[in-house]
Amino acid sequence: MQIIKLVVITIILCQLVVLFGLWLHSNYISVIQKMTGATSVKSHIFDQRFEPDCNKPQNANTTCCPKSSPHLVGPFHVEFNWDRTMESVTTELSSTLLEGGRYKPPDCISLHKVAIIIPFRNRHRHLIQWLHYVHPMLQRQQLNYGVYVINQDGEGTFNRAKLMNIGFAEAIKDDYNCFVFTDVDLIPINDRNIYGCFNKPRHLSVAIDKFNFRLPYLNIFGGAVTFSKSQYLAINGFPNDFWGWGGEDDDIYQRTARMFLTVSRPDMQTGRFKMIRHDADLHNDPNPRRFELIKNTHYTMLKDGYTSLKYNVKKVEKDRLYTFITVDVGTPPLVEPTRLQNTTTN
Ligand code: BGN
Repeated sequence: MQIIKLVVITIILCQLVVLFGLWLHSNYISVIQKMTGATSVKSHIFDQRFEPDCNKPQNANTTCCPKSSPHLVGPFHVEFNWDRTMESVTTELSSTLLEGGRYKPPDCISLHKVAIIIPFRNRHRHLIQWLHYVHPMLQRQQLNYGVYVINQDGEGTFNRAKLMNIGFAEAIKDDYNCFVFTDVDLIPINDRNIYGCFNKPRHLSVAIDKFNFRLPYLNIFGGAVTFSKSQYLAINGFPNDFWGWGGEDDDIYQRTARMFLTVSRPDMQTGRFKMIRHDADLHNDPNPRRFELIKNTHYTMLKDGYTSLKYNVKKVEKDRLYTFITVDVGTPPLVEPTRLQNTTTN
């Protein structure tokens, strides 16, 4: 009798916990807003579906490009040739592009209007290879796109995620509905991996040669990812306070998981990439705070992100192959004196 009572009470308690969990999840935004005082996250969470541009009424008389482009070839050969120069790649590609690295398919309205955002500093050699291979691929995919290189000014600590937010903030002025965020050293080797948007945020670089064409861990979300405008706004963009290498992509995974529960991915053949091997960058040492930061993403994501972004544009250069935006991202916050004392005494 006692045992039955115990079982019944346990079942009821479990149900209450589950119900509380469900309630918490459904009220997640308002609960966190109350806790943090953040009021700026809008209702984009309810608008997650990706709506192709060519469905808009003003485009009713023109043909949408087909779902699958007839120009795709599947796997293609990629070999890094260090004799290539920016001039040679410009000569090769300029007739296909408009100023600022923009392209539209000539014969149909693209399903995707995509801003490609590349966080950058001192990697011109890699950019040459990227432009040589990725521009033609994006054109085979029949995308309406523009390439935005976001160059961190000065020699301070690198801030990849903040550069992504700045890329979004600058590119949105040109009215994109889809955003690809990619490292400059990642070259896709299968053009069926569409650099466009889907009903969920998408991880494109799932099979990189550096990781033996496998995911190094299940929740990895670095390298190249895509978000529709509303998906990006729903997660409040990327964090701004990850200074140095590592963890910012895990933070974005957490943000995405909070809002969408899962991400989408191509299969492991389609999602193949070559990574350009290079030495570690200057002023991009592993961020010692990354472990502590990603523990708190669920709490910090509404305070720190696109809605709290602050930066200064130093220069905008419209080249034929890309728009190059040099920005001042500021400096990392000073380490609190108490922590400084602890590190010096240890
Ligand atoms: C992970 C990094 C990612 C990086 C991948 C692949 C961290 C945080 C640890 C809690 N994450 O280890 O940022 O993209 O490796 O290199 O360091």
